[in-house]
Amino acid sequence: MAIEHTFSILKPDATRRNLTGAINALIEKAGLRIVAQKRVKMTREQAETFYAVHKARPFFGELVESMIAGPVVVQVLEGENAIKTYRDVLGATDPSKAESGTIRKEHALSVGENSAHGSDAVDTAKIEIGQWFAGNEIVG
Ligand code: 3AN
Repeated sequence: MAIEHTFSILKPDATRRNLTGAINALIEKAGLRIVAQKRVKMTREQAETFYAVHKARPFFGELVESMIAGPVVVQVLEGENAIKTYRDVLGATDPSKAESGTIRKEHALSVGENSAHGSDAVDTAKIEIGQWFAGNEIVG
């Protein structure tokens, strides 16, 4: 199986409730390695660029506001099949539909404030990682 990198964001609803360590524990328990991590405050422009694919959706404004409401932790995760593995650890977008033991079932507040983001494909992972990390900041 291929060793992949995926991009993760621990969202403001998670940092506000001091859940960085609790979520990182679930990530590591799933066999993923946190090979880059930093805590930053996204600007509105960065949040709009990051979620540009959702620009036409009715929840876009709310989504951008929620991403700039407080600090986020951006991460690169490494592991076998890391993209799918992390999507599985995240659980469904709507926490009421997520399986128990997943980040969103255990910690998310709502479909909007759902605690964490994970890339959905190899090409988006590459783009998202490149938006937040230089190559020399990723240490596997
Ligand atoms: P995922 O993060 O599970 O890949 P996407 O890509 O469909 O889900 O949505 C991106 C983000 O937009 C979600 N993480 C969530 O914060 C927000 N979002 C998605 N659907 C809704 C919705 N119906 N109402 C409010 N926010 C939403």
